[in-house]
Amino acid sequence: MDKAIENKKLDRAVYEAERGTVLLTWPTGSDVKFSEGLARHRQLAEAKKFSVALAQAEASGKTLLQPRAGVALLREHTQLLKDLSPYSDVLPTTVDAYTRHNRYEEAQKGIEKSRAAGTSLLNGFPAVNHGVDGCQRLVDSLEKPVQVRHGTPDARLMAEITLSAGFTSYEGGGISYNIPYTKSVPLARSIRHWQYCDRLVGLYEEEGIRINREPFGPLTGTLVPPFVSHTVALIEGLLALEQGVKCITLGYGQAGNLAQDIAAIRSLRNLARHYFAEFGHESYALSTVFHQWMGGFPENEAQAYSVIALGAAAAKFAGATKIIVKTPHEASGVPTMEANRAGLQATAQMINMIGDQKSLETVEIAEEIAVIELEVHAVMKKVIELGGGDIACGAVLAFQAGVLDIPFAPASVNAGRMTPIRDNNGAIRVFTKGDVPLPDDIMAFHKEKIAERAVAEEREASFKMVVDDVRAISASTLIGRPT
Ligand code: 8ZB
Repeated sequence: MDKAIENKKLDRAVYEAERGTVLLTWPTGSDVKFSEGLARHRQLAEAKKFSVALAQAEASGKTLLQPRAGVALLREHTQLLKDLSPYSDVLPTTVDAYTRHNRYEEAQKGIEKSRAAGTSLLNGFPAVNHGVDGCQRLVDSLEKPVQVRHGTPDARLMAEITLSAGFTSYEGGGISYNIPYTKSVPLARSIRHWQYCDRLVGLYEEEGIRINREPFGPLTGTLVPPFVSHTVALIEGLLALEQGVKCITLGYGQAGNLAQDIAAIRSLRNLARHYFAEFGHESYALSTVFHQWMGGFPENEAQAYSVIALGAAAAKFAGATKIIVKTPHEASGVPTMEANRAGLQATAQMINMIGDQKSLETVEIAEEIAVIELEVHAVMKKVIELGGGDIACGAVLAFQAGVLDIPFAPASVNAGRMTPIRDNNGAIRVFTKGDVPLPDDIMAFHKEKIAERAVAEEREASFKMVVDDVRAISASTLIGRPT
Protein backbone atom coordinates (compact mmCIF):
# COMPACT_ATOMS: atom_id res chain seq x y z
CA MET A 1 0.00 0.00 0.00
CA ASP A 2 1.22 3.47 -0.85
CA LYS A 3 1.03 5.46 2.37
CA ALA A 4 0.41 9.21 2.34
CA ILE A 5 3.28 9.67 4.73
CA GLU A 6 5.95 7.45 6.26
CA ASN A 7 8.46 7.92 9.05
CA LYS A 8 11.41 7.08 6.85
CA LYS A 9 14.61 8.97 6.19
CA LEU A 10 14.18 10.84 2.89
CA ASP A 11 16.37 9.53 0.09
CA ARG A 12 19.22 11.90 -0.62
CA ALA A 13 18.16 12.04 -4.28
CA VAL A 14 14.55 12.83 -3.37
CA TYR A 15 15.75 15.55 -1.03
CA GLU A 16 18.10 17.03 -3.66
CA ALA A 17 15.44 17.10 -6.37
CA GLU A 18 12.97 18.77 -4.04
CA ARG A 19 15.60 21.27 -2.95
CA GLY A 20 15.97 22.40 -6.54
CA THR A 21 12.33 23.52 -6.60
CA VAL A 22 12.30 24.85 -3.03
CA LEU A 23 15.19 27.21 -3.76
CA LEU A 24 13.35 28.58 -6.79
CA THR A 25 10.26 29.70 -4.88
CA TRP A 26 11.75 33.13 -4.08
CA PRO A 27 14.80 34.84 -5.64
CA THR A 28 16.87 34.80 -2.42
CA GLY A 29 16.81 31.00 -2.60
CA SER A 30 19.40 31.10 -5.36
CA ASP A 31 22.04 32.36 -2.89
CA VAL A 32 21.88 29.15 -0.88
CA LYS A 33 24.94 26.95 -1.43
CA PHE A 34 25.23 24.05 0.97
CA SER A 35 29.03 24.10 0.84
CA GLU A 36 29.05 27.79 1.79
CA GLY A 37 26.66 27.10 4.65
CA LEU A 38 29.01 24.40 5.92
CA ALA A 39 31.96 26.78 5.66
CA ARG A 40 30.09 29.42 7.70
CA HIS A 41 29.28 26.93 10.45
CA ARG A 42 32.86 25.61 10.49
CA GLN A 43 34.23 29.05 11.31
CA LEU A 44 31.51 29.92 13.84
CA ALA A 45 32.73 30.73 17.37
CA GLU A 46 31.74 28.17 20.04
CA ALA A 47 29.85 30.92 21.87
CA LYS A 48 27.48 31.22 18.89
CA LYS A 49 26.48 27.57 18.82
CA PHE A 50 23.08 26.75 20.24
CA SER A 51 23.97 23.11 20.86
CA VAL A 52 26.99 24.15 22.93
CA ALA A 53 24.92 26.49 25.12
CA LEU A 54 22.36 23.74 25.66
CA ALA A 55 24.97 21.09 26.45
CA GLN A 56 26.69 23.36 28.97
CA ALA A 57 23.37 24.19 30.61
CA GLU A 58 22.45 20.51 30.82
CA ALA A 59 25.81 19.65 32.34
CA SER A 60 25.82 22.42 34.93
CA GLY A 61 22.10 22.57 35.77
CA LYS A 62 21.87 26.12 34.50
CA THR A 63 18.60 27.42 33.01
CA LEU A 64 18.99 29.44 29.83
CA LEU A 65 16.82 32.50 29.19
CA GLN A 66 15.52 33.37 25.74
CA PRO A 67 13.22 36.21 24.71
CA ARG A 68 11.11 36.47 21.55
CA ALA A 69 11.98 39.34 19.24
CA GLY A 70 11.73 40.29 15.60
CA VAL A 71 11.25 43.49 13.56
CA ALA A 72 11.13 44.16 9.84
CA LEU A 73 14.49 45.72 9.04
CA LEU A 74 17.96 44.23 9.38
CA ARG A 75 19.60 47.18 11.13
CA GLU A 76 16.77 47.57 13.68
CA HIS A 77 16.52 43.85 14.27
CA THR A 78 20.26 43.57 14.85
CA GLN A 79 20.13 46.46 17.30
CA LEU A 80 17.17 44.93 19.13
CA LEU A 81 19.02 41.64 19.62
CA LYS A 82 22.20 43.45 20.66
CA ASP A 83 20.19 45.33 23.28
CA LEU A 84 18.60 42.12 24.60
CA SER A 85 21.81 40.09 24.47
CA PRO A 86 23.20 41.06 27.92
CA TYR A 87 19.98 39.79 29.54
CA SER A 88 19.65 36.62 27.44
CA ASP A 89 21.64 33.40 27.19
CA VAL A 90 20.43 32.55 23.71
CA LEU A 91 18.75 34.81 21.16
CA PRO A 92 15.70 34.48 18.93
CA THR A 93 14.69 35.75 15.59
CA THR A 94 10.91 35.78 15.53
CA VAL A 95 9.66 35.71 11.95
CA ASP A 96 6.71 37.81 10.69
CA ALA A 97 3.28 36.42 9.84
CA TYR A 98 3.56 36.90 6.03
CA THR A 99 6.70 34.80 5.94
CA ARG A 100 5.03 32.16 8.10
CA HIS A 101 2.46 31.85 5.31
CA ASN A 102 5.09 31.91 2.53
CA ARG A 103 3.75 35.30 1.38
CA TYR A 104 7.12 36.79 0.48
CA GLU A 105 5.75 39.47 -1.82
CA GLU A 106 3.70 40.97 0.98
CA ALA A 107 6.68 40.66 3.32
CA GLN A 108 8.70 42.61 0.75
CA LYS A 109 6.09 45.37 0.71
CA GLY A 110 6.20 45.35 4.51
CA ILE A 111 9.96 45.87 4.40
CA GLU A 112 9.61 48.77 1.97
CA LYS A 113 6.81 50.41 3.93
CA SER A 114 8.77 49.97 7.17
CA ARG A 115 11.73 51.75 5.55
CA ALA A 116 9.49 54.61 4.46
CA ALA A 117 7.75 54.81 7.84
CA GLY A 118 10.99 54.56 9.84
CA THR A 119 9.42 51.88 12.05
CA SER A 120 8.63 48.17 11.81
CA LEU A 121 5.31 47.48 10.12
CA LEU A 122 5.80 43.71 10.30
CA ASN A 123 5.36 41.58 13.40
CA GLY A 124 8.69 39.86 12.94
CA PHE A 125 11.87 39.56 10.87
CA PRO A 126 11.22 38.44 7.27
CA ALA A 127 14.18 36.08 7.10
CA VAL A 128 13.52 34.76 3.59
CA ASN A 129 13.39 38.24 2.07
CA HIS A 130 16.56 39.31 3.87
CA GLY A 131 18.18 36.25 2.38
CA VAL A 132 21.43 34.47 3.21
CA ASP A 133 23.39 37.71 3.10
CA GLY A 134 21.11 39.64 5.49
CA CYS A 135 20.80 36.70 7.88
CA GLN A 136 24.55 36.16 7.85
CA ARG A 137 25.19 39.79 8.68
CA LEU A 138 22.81 39.41 11.61
CA VAL A 139 24.60 36.31 12.94
CA ASP A 140 27.97 38.01 12.42
CA SER A 141 26.87 41.05 14.46
CA LEU A 142 25.87 39.03 17.52
CA GLU A 143 27.91 37.17 20.10
CA LYS A 144 25.37 34.57 21.18
CA PRO A 145 23.57 31.69 19.46
CA VAL A 146 20.48 32.63 17.42
CA GLN A 147 17.41 30.51 16.76
CA VAL A 148 14.69 30.92 14.13
CA ARG A 149 11.26 31.03 15.82
CA HIS A 150 8.15 31.19 13.70
CA GLY A 151 4.97 29.09 13.10
CA THR A 152 5.33 27.96 9.49
CA PRO A 153 3.76 24.77 8.09
CA ASP A 154 6.09 24.86 5.05
CA ALA A 155 9.37 26.24 6.37
CA ARG A 156 11.68 24.55 3.85
CA LEU A 157 13.01 27.64 2.08
CA MET A 158 13.43 29.51 5.36
CA ALA A 159 15.39 26.57 6.79
CA GLU A 160 17.70 26.48 3.75
CA ILE A 161 18.36 30.22 3.98
CA THR A 162 18.71 30.70 7.73
CA LEU A 163 20.77 27.57 8.39
CA SER A 164 23.06 28.39 5.51
CA ALA A 165 23.51 31.85 7.03
CA GLY A 166 24.68 30.46 10.38
CA PHE A 167 21.59 30.19 12.57
CA THR A 168 22.21 27.21 14.86
CA SER A 169 18.70 26.32 15.98
CA TYR A 170 15.35 25.96 14.25
CA GLU A 171 11.95 25.84 15.92
CA GLY A 172 8.85 24.03 14.71
CA GLY A 173 7.37 20.75 13.57
CA GLY A 174 4.89 19.25 11.17
CA ILE A 175 2.16 18.91 13.78
CA SER A 176 2.94 21.75 16.17
CA TYR A 177 3.21 24.34 13.37
CA ASN A 178 0.10 23.09 11.64
CA ILE A 179 -2.77 22.08 13.96
CA PRO A 180 -2.57 25.11 16.32
CA TYR A 181 -1.81 27.58 13.51
CA THR A 182 -3.80 26.75 10.38
CA LYS A 183 -7.25 25.59 9.35
CA SER A 184 -6.78 23.51 6.23
CA VAL A 185 -3.15 22.57 5.55
CA PRO A 186 -3.22 18.75 5.23
CA LEU A 187 -1.33 17.21 8.12
CA ALA A 188 0.50 14.67 5.94
CA ARG A 189 1.80 17.57 3.86
CA SER A 190 3.15 19.66 6.75
CA ILE A 191 4.75 16.55 8.28
CA ARG A 192 6.41 15.86 4.94
CA HIS A 193 7.65 19.46 4.69
CA TRP A 194 9.13 19.19 8.15
CA GLN A 195 10.81 15.91 7.25
CA TYR A 196 12.58 17.97 4.60
CA CYS A 197 13.70 20.53 7.21
CA ASP A 198 14.89 17.76 9.52
CA ARG A 199 16.66 16.02 6.65
CA LEU A 200 18.49 19.27 5.94
CA VAL A 201 19.56 19.46 9.59
CA GLY A 202 20.59 15.81 9.28
CA LEU A 203 22.79 16.69 6.28
CA TYR A 204 24.57 19.31 8.38
CA GLU A 205 24.97 16.69 11.13
CA GLU A 206 26.53 14.26 8.62
CA GLU A 207 29.14 16.95 8.00
CA GLY A 208 29.82 17.37 11.72
CA ILE A 209 27.74 20.54 12.12
CA ARG A 210 25.37 20.37 15.06
CA ILE A 211 22.07 22.19 14.65
CA ASN A 212 19.48 22.22 17.39
CA ARG A 213 15.84 21.41 16.61
CA GLU A 214 12.95 22.40 18.83
CA PRO A 215 9.36 21.28 18.19
CA PHE A 216 6.85 23.89 19.39
CA GLY A 217 5.66 22.57 22.75
CA PRO A 218 2.74 24.72 23.92
CA LEU A 219 0.43 24.07 20.92
CA THR A 220 -2.64 26.32 21.44
CA GLY A 221 -1.48 27.39 24.88
CA THR A 222 -5.06 27.07 26.08
CA LEU A 223 -5.77 24.45 28.78
CA VAL A 224 -3.59 21.85 27.03
CA PRO A 225 -3.15 18.84 29.36
CA PRO A 226 0.54 17.85 29.59
CA PHE A 227 -0.04 14.41 28.08
CA VAL A 228 -1.42 16.00 24.90
CA SER A 229 1.53 18.28 24.23
CA HIS A 230 3.96 15.56 25.37
CA THR A 231 2.56 13.07 22.87
CA VAL A 232 2.96 15.57 20.03
CA ALA A 233 6.48 16.51 21.21
CA LEU A 234 7.53 12.85 21.32
CA ILE A 235 6.15 12.17 17.84
CA GLU A 236 7.91 15.24 16.43
CA GLY A 237 11.09 14.26 18.23
CA LEU A 238 10.94 10.79 16.69
CA LEU A 239 10.28 12.22 13.23
CA ALA A 240 13.27 14.55 13.58
CA LEU A 241 15.65 11.85 14.84
CA GLU A 242 14.67 9.62 11.92
CA GLN A 243 15.88 12.32 9.49
CA GLY A 244 19.24 12.56 11.23
CA VAL A 245 18.65 15.30 13.82
CA LYS A 246 20.97 14.81 16.82
CA CYS A 247 20.22 17.73 19.13
CA ILE A 248 16.61 17.99 20.19
CA THR A 249 14.79 20.25 22.64
CA LEU A 250 11.28 19.21 23.69
CA GLY A 251 8.93 21.88 24.96
CA TYR A 252 6.01 22.45 27.28
CA GLY A 253 3.85 25.48 28.00
CA GLN A 254 3.11 26.51 31.58
CA ALA A 255 -0.32 25.33 32.72
CA GLY A 256 -0.37 27.17 36.03
CA ASN A 257 -0.50 24.53 38.78
CA LEU A 258 3.02 24.28 40.19
CA ALA A 259 3.06 20.53 40.86
CA GLN A 260 1.65 19.71 37.44
CA ASP A 261 4.08 22.04 35.67
CA ILE A 262 7.11 20.62 37.48
CA ALA A 263 5.88 17.08 36.80
CA ALA A 264 5.35 17.90 33.15
CA ILE A 265 8.96 18.82 32.41
CA ARG A 266 10.35 15.95 34.50
CA SER A 267 8.08 13.39 32.83
CA LEU A 268 8.86 14.79 29.39
CA ARG A 269 12.51 13.84 29.87
CA ASN A 270 11.66 10.31 31.06
CA LEU A 271 9.23 9.77 28.22
CA ALA A 272 11.64 11.04 25.56
CA ARG A 273 14.37 8.66 26.75
CA HIS A 274 11.84 5.82 26.74
CA TYR A 275 10.34 6.35 23.28
CA PHE A 276 13.53 7.41 21.54
CA ALA A 277 15.18 4.18 22.75
CA GLU A 278 12.14 2.14 21.75
CA PHE A 279 12.52 3.44 18.20
CA GLY A 280 16.22 2.64 18.16
CA HIS A 281 17.72 6.08 18.77
CA GLU A 282 20.64 6.04 21.16
CA SER A 283 22.89 8.91 20.23
CA TYR A 284 21.31 12.32 20.56
CA ALA A 285 21.46 15.30 22.91
CA LEU A 286 18.19 15.96 24.76
CA SER A 287 17.12 19.17 26.45
CA THR A 288 13.83 20.75 27.52
CA VAL A 289 12.22 24.16 27.15
CA PHE A 290 9.55 25.66 29.38
CA HIS A 291 7.33 28.38 27.92
CA GLN A 292 5.98 30.91 30.36
CA TRP A 293 2.17 31.18 30.21
CA MET A 294 0.96 31.19 26.59
CA GLY A 295 -2.67 32.03 27.33
CA GLY A 296 -4.30 35.40 27.92
CA PHE A 297 -2.28 37.76 30.11
CA PRO A 298 -3.42 40.52 32.50
CA GLU A 299 -3.27 44.00 30.93
CA ASN A 300 -1.86 45.37 34.14
CA GLU A 301 1.94 45.11 34.08
CA ALA A 302 2.34 44.43 37.81
CA GLN A 303 -0.05 41.49 37.48
CA ALA A 304 1.74 40.30 34.36
CA TYR A 305 5.03 40.12 36.30
CA SER A 306 3.39 37.70 38.71
CA VAL A 307 2.41 35.38 35.86
CA ILE A 308 5.96 35.61 34.51
CA ALA A 309 7.48 34.91 37.94
CA LEU A 310 5.30 31.86 38.59
CA GLY A 311 6.40 30.43 35.26
CA ALA A 312 10.02 31.12 36.09
CA ALA A 313 9.67 29.33 39.43
CA ALA A 314 7.98 26.31 37.88
CA ALA A 315 10.58 26.05 35.12
CA LYS A 316 13.50 26.25 37.55
CA PHE A 317 12.03 23.79 40.05
CA ALA A 318 11.30 21.47 37.13
CA GLY A 319 14.87 21.60 35.85
CA ALA A 320 14.08 22.87 32.36
CA THR A 321 17.14 23.60 30.22
CA LYS A 322 15.67 26.81 28.79
CA ILE A 323 12.83 29.24 29.48
CA ILE A 324 11.06 31.25 26.78
CA VAL A 325 10.29 34.48 28.53
CA LYS A 326 7.09 36.54 28.35
CA THR A 327 6.92 40.29 28.83
CA PRO A 328 4.70 42.72 30.76
CA HIS A 329 3.37 43.86 27.35
CA GLU A 330 2.00 40.43 26.48
CA ALA A 331 -1.66 41.52 26.62
CA SER A 332 -1.08 44.38 24.21
CA GLY A 333 1.04 42.89 21.41
CA VAL A 334 4.63 42.93 20.21
CA PRO A 335 6.75 44.12 23.17
CA THR A 336 9.26 46.95 23.20
CA MET A 337 12.90 46.15 23.95
CA GLU A 338 12.40 47.60 27.44
CA ALA A 339 9.42 45.37 28.19
CA ASN A 340 11.33 42.37 26.89
CA ARG A 341 14.30 43.22 29.09
CA ALA A 342 12.00 43.61 32.10
CA GLY A 343 10.54 40.12 31.55
CA LEU A 344 14.05 38.69 31.31
CA GLN A 345 15.18 40.45 34.49
CA ALA A 346 12.12 39.35 36.46
CA THR A 347 12.74 35.79 35.30
CA ALA A 348 16.45 35.92 36.11
CA GLN A 349 15.78 37.08 39.68
CA MET A 350 13.35 34.21 40.27
CA ILE A 351 15.53 31.48 38.80
CA ASN A 352 18.50 32.71 40.80
CA MET A 353 16.50 32.45 44.02
CA ILE A 354 15.05 29.04 43.18
CA GLY A 355 18.46 27.89 41.98
CA ASP A 356 19.84 28.50 45.47
CA GLN A 357 17.39 25.92 46.87
CA LYS A 358 17.50 22.17 46.61
CA SER A 359 15.25 20.27 44.26
CA LEU A 360 11.58 20.09 45.25
CA GLU A 361 10.18 16.58 45.61
CA THR A 362 6.59 16.23 46.80
CA VAL A 363 3.94 13.52 46.68
CA GLU A 364 1.84 15.78 44.45
CA ILE A 365 4.65 16.05 41.90
CA ALA A 366 5.25 12.29 41.99
CA GLU A 367 1.54 11.62 41.48
CA GLU A 368 1.33 14.01 38.53
CA ILE A 369 4.38 12.42 36.91
CA ALA A 370 2.81 8.97 37.25
CA VAL A 371 -0.50 10.15 35.75
CA ILE A 372 1.13 11.96 32.80
CA GLU A 373 3.26 8.92 31.97
CA LEU A 374 0.27 6.55 32.04
CA GLU A 375 -1.71 8.93 29.81
CA VAL A 376 1.08 9.33 27.28
CA HIS A 377 1.67 5.57 27.13
CA ALA A 378 -2.04 4.98 26.45
CA VAL A 379 -2.18 7.50 23.60
CA MET A 380 1.20 6.58 22.10
CA LYS A 381 0.21 2.91 22.07
CA LYS A 382 -2.84 3.76 19.98
CA VAL A 383 -0.92 6.09 17.64
CA ILE A 384 1.69 3.40 16.99
CA GLU A 385 -1.04 0.81 16.49
CA LEU A 386 -2.95 3.02 14.02
CA GLY A 387 0.21 3.55 12.00
CA GLY A 388 1.13 -0.14 12.07
CA GLY A 389 4.36 0.85 13.81
CA ASP A 390 4.85 3.99 11.68
CA ILE A 391 4.60 7.12 13.81
CA ALA A 392 4.09 9.56 10.90
CA CYS A 393 1.20 7.65 9.40
CA GLY A 394 -0.07 6.94 12.92
CA ALA A 395 -0.13 10.65 13.76
CA VAL A 396 -2.23 11.50 10.68
CA LEU A 397 -4.69 8.69 11.40
CA ALA A 398 -4.78 9.57 15.10
CA PHE A 399 -5.89 13.13 14.36
CA GLN A 400 -8.55 11.84 11.97
CA ALA A 401 -9.81 9.49 14.68
CA GLY A 402 -9.70 12.07 17.47
CA VAL A 403 -7.11 9.97 19.30
CA LEU A 404 -4.83 12.99 19.18
CA ASP A 405 -7.04 15.95 20.01
CA ILE A 406 -5.65 19.39 20.82
CA PRO A 407 -7.92 21.73 22.81
CA PHE A 408 -9.05 24.86 20.94
CA ALA A 409 -7.01 24.14 17.79
CA PRO A 410 -8.24 25.74 14.54
CA ALA A 411 -7.28 22.89 12.17
CA SER A 412 -10.35 21.30 10.63
CA VAL A 413 -8.81 17.82 11.04
CA ASN A 414 -8.65 18.33 14.81
CA ALA A 415 -11.64 16.66 16.47
CA GLY A 416 -12.08 19.07 19.36
CA ARG A 417 -14.07 16.44 21.22
CA MET A 418 -11.82 16.33 24.27
CA THR A 419 -12.58 19.06 26.78
CA PRO A 420 -10.06 20.12 29.41
CA ILE A 421 -11.00 21.81 32.68
CA ARG A 422 -9.18 22.90 35.83
CA ASP A 423 -9.61 20.98 39.07
CA ASN A 424 -9.93 22.52 42.51
CA ASN A 425 -6.14 23.03 42.64
CA GLY A 426 -5.95 24.53 39.19
CA ALA A 427 -4.38 21.47 37.56
CA ILE A 428 -5.67 20.75 34.05
CA ARG A 429 -7.86 17.65 33.91
CA VAL A 430 -9.92 15.92 31.25
CA PHE A 431 -13.64 16.68 31.51
CA THR A 432 -14.78 14.79 28.40
CA LYS A 433 -12.29 12.51 26.68
CA GLY A 434 -13.91 12.36 23.23
CA ASP A 435 -12.00 9.66 21.34
CA VAL A 436 -8.75 10.01 23.25
CA PRO A 437 -7.97 6.49 24.53
CA LEU A 438 -7.48 7.31 28.21
CA PRO A 439 -7.93 4.23 30.45
CA ASP A 440 -10.93 4.05 32.78
CA ASP A 441 -8.88 4.38 35.96
CA ILE A 442 -7.28 7.56 34.63
CA MET A 443 -10.67 8.98 33.69
CA ALA A 444 -11.97 8.07 37.17
CA PHE A 445 -9.07 10.07 38.64
CA HIS A 446 -9.92 13.10 36.48
CA LYS A 447 -13.60 12.80 37.35
CA GLU A 448 -12.88 12.71 41.05
CA LYS A 449 -10.64 15.78 40.84
CA ILE A 450 -13.25 17.70 38.85
CA ALA A 451 -15.99 16.68 41.30
CA GLU A 452 -14.00 18.23 44.17
CA ARG A 453 -14.14 21.54 42.38
CA ALA A 454 -17.83 21.26 41.55
CA VAL A 455 -18.56 20.74 45.25
CA ALA A 456 -16.34 23.65 46.28
CA GLU A 457 -18.01 25.98 43.79
CA GLU A 458 -21.52 24.64 44.38
CA ARG A 459 -22.11 24.23 40.66
CA GLU A 460 -22.02 21.42 38.14
CA ALA A 461 -18.88 21.03 36.05
CA SER A 462 -19.85 22.33 32.62
CA PHE A 463 -18.57 24.11 29.54
CA LYS A 464 -19.29 27.37 31.37
CA MET A 465 -16.57 26.38 33.82
CA VAL A 466 -14.16 25.77 30.93
CA VAL A 467 -14.87 29.23 29.50
CA ASP A 468 -14.33 30.74 32.95
CA ASP A 469 -10.98 28.92 33.14
CA VAL A 470 -9.83 30.24 29.76
CA ARG A 471 -10.37 33.80 30.98
CA ALA A 472 -9.17 33.40 34.55
CA ILE A 473 -5.48 34.30 34.44
CA SER A 474 -5.98 37.49 32.45
CA ALA A 475 -8.51 38.51 35.09
CA SER A 476 -6.19 37.68 38.06
CA THR A 477 -6.87 34.10 39.19
CA LEU A 478 -5.77 30.63 38.08
CA ILE A 479 -9.19 28.97 38.31
CA GLY A 480 -12.35 30.49 36.81
CA ARG A 481 -14.44 30.49 39.98
CA PRO A 482 -17.92 31.99 40.04
CA THR A 483 -17.85 35.55 41.35
C1 8ZB B 1 3.22 31.66 19.49
C2 8ZB B 1 4.07 32.74 20.08
C3 8ZB B 1 3.30 33.92 20.53
C4 8ZB B 1 4.14 34.84 21.35
C5 8ZB B 1 5.19 36.81 20.79
C6 8ZB B 1 3.77 37.15 21.17
C7 8ZB B 1 3.41 35.95 22.00
C8 8ZB B 1 5.23 37.33 18.34
C9 8ZB B 1 6.84 38.77 18.26
C10 8ZB B 1 6.69 38.37 19.59
C11 8ZB B 1 8.39 39.73 20.22
C12 8ZB B 1 7.85 39.70 17.95
N1 8ZB B 1 5.68 37.48 19.60
N2 8ZB B 1 5.92 38.11 17.51
N3 8ZB B 1 7.45 38.85 20.56
N4 8ZB B 1 8.61 40.17 18.96
N5 8ZB B 1 8.06 40.12 16.70
O1 8ZB B 1 5.14 35.42 20.54
O2 8ZB B 1 3.71 38.35 21.90
O3 8ZB B 1 3.92 36.10 23.30
